[in-house]
Amino acid sequence: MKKTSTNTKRPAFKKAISLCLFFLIAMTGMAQDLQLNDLEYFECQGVNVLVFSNSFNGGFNDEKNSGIEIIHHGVRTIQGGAVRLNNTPEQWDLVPKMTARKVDQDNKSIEVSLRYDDYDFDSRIVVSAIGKAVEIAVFLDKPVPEALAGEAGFNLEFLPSQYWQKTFVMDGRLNRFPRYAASQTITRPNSQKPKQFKGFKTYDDRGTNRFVDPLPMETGHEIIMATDTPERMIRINSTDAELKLYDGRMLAQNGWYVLRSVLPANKTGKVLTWTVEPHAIPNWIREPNIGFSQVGYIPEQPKVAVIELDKKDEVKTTASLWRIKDDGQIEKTYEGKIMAWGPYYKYNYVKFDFSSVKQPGVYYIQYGDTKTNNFLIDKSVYTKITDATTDVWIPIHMNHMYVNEGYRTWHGEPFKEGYLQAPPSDHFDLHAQGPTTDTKYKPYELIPGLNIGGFFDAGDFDIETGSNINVVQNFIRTWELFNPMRDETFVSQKQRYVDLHRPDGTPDILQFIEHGTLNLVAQAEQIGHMASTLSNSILDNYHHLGDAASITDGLHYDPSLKPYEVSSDGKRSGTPDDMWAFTTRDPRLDLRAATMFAAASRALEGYNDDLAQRALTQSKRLMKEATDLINNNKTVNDTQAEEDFNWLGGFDAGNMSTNLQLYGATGEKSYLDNFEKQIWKALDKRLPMNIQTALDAIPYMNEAYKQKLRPYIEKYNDYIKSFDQQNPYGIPIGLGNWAGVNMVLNFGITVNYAHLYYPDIVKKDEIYRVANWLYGCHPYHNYSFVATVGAARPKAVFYGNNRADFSFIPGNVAPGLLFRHPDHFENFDDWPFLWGQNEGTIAGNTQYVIFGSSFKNLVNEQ
Ligand SMILES: [Ca+2]
Ligand SMILES: [Ca+2]
Ligand SMILES: [Ca+2]
Repeated sequence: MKKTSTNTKRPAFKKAISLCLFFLIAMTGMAQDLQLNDLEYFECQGVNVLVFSNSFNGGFNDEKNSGIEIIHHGVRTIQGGAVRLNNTPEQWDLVPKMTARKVDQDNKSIEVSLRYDDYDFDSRIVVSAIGKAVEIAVFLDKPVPEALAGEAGFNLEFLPSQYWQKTFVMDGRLNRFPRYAASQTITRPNSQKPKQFKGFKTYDDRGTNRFVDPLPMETGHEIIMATDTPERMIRINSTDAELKLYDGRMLAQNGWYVLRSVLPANKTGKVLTWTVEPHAIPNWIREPNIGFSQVGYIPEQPKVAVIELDKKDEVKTTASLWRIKDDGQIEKTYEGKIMAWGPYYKYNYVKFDFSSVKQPGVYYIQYGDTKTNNFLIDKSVYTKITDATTDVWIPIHMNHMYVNEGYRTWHGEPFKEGYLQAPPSDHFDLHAQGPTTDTKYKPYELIPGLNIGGFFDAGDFDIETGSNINVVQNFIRTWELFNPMRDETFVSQKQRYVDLHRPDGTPDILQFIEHGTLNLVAQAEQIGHMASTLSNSILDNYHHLGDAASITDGLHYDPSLKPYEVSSDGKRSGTPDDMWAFTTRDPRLDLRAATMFAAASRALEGYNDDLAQRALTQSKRLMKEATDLINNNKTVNDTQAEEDFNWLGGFDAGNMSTNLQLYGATGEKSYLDNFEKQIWKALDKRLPMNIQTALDAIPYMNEAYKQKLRPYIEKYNDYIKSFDQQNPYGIPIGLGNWAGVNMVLNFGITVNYAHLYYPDIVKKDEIYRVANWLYGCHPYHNYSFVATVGAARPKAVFYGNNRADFSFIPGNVAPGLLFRHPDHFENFDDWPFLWGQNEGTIAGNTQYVIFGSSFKNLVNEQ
């Protein structure tokens, strides 16, 4: 704290100075004190303290996005403030349910009531603004339940990547946050472990019957963190409780640093008080974020940077474009007016249009003192945008294959022991099974033939059937419309071997279609219908990071052996790690599979005729059976519920797509009639969701159909333009718990197709909306969301299966900006572990292949 000296020699001056100082202190004091704003969080310039604006939602349990959160100079560095039952909670440790939230504007305080049903344990937290700090107090009406005494505490979690290597002081003792977890642990009997989510277990105790519990790195009553970094500095003290600092990464790579105080046993009333004072840099203004395309621009396209500004930042009148010449000299090429767009959530937005600059070259944008990195204007900038995805990301995600790249093995052949019939059960990745399994197999019986083909879902290693259906369809659409002959991948189904950057004479995309179809046909043939997923049976191998081939032991599970015991012939083990097939029948999923099989039979004809025939057989059978099942099980209520579900559920109503694809595969007119019966009603009811299906039909339809579709395309063009009013970026921005890249890509693909077939209605300028967003023109930062070749500054970390290395798999597409209520968009690029903003999925990344292929195709059209 800086002390103010006063001048004792000249009283008149002293009085004047004192008066000035008084006003200064009063003014800065006002500016610095935390206020409770209309959005119901505590705010001063540089500091936002949120109290359960985002509650634990139960879906994937502790997503590290909830509780008391602090956004510190624009970065959400602190979250998880709540009564918790563990020193360093993992994702599947119990989270409290928020049962009430009261905001008291008069007393500048927010109170939340929390409950653990599993332990009949209620608590209340009251957060009050006091000057520059908040007081956090925990109240109990009944003492901590006996089973939780010494375990329940108040926790607050700190983002490791923003605190590591920074200094901290605990009760005057100096220390530094470690870059990597290497503190100390003890083990304790499992009987002392608080329950985990739905009784699952996050750990394999190797038969010891003990769990690992981290020890604190420091304890005391006052901690000041990041004394060396004003943006992150925070002081926390408690006079009535001991503060303990832990490293959550000791148990799980996605853990945070945790500060906690154990709640006292046998006490009620106000049982614990912390004072938390995040440092606010005086007069701090967030640096402008200049959004632009990191891949660059072609000369003739519109070029508009969107600049995100602190609401307190004064708007400049102009921005400029500078060119880096071939001799390394720079010159100002263009200076243009800044145009206001206005406020959107937390920030203010302006635009800088430099479309008039068409000369190829290397450029950067300057706005005030902020300069961007350089980017290209050139007709070739988009030519490589899908290469990393098709050549690297997709083959790495081929399941049941050994995948090699140069000197590196990405993974060995996974799941050699195959898949067991899942019993009726609950599941940690949201795949409930039951009440019936709908198969001839007994629970835990091996279902033969499923360990073939298919693609890993995302950052995990399961085969999500719905996603894999999308994958095959995405590849087929790309293949049929753009016919990419690119061959950079060696695929041998016989050797179960994939080698990157080794052409083998077959277009890769055909090999990807084949690989996806092999698994899906096997499901239909072996099970009789589609499994919802082929996934992990135990939680402690679901969160696996590393070589996919080491998730299971490759040996058939034999319950007559002891855990970890291997049979004398080396083929069976007593470790229950085999994957499961979740088989409860869903006729809607079967219908989607039927659609995909019809298309696959067409695409594979002439390349793998046997597989093409098997796919067609399954398509016809599944369509008939699934349609009958849906019709036979209908009650009046079901019909309405199903209609609602179809309109809202992300795929088209009825079976019109299936009919369309079957018509494409067989040429039988009855399928076409069925399609036409449904499409117009679907378009009238929900245009944005069904317009893509209508566009997909154009190659099969006559001119009259295309004319009839025209007014719908005109309406859709209005829909495209409506986004210019909704946000400064002109695209649909998702506000859900998973950032909206699928929705954005869908939008981009549909805009591209609408322009392709109706260029007089949907103008070419519209196709750049989604590319701009993906490649850097978006809130929070301006990095490309695609880990791709071609971008000057792609994102550096993603939630892939190598996330523990703070790395990425080339070609991955991040979901993008995660919205945190009430007004914060976020995409961490130094912390990969939040899947809602950083996890690429197989369905999303193959959607990107269609988007990129159609986009390149349109950009290059004359
Ligand atoms: Ca999954
Ligand atoms: Ca190939
Ligand atoms: Ca096994």
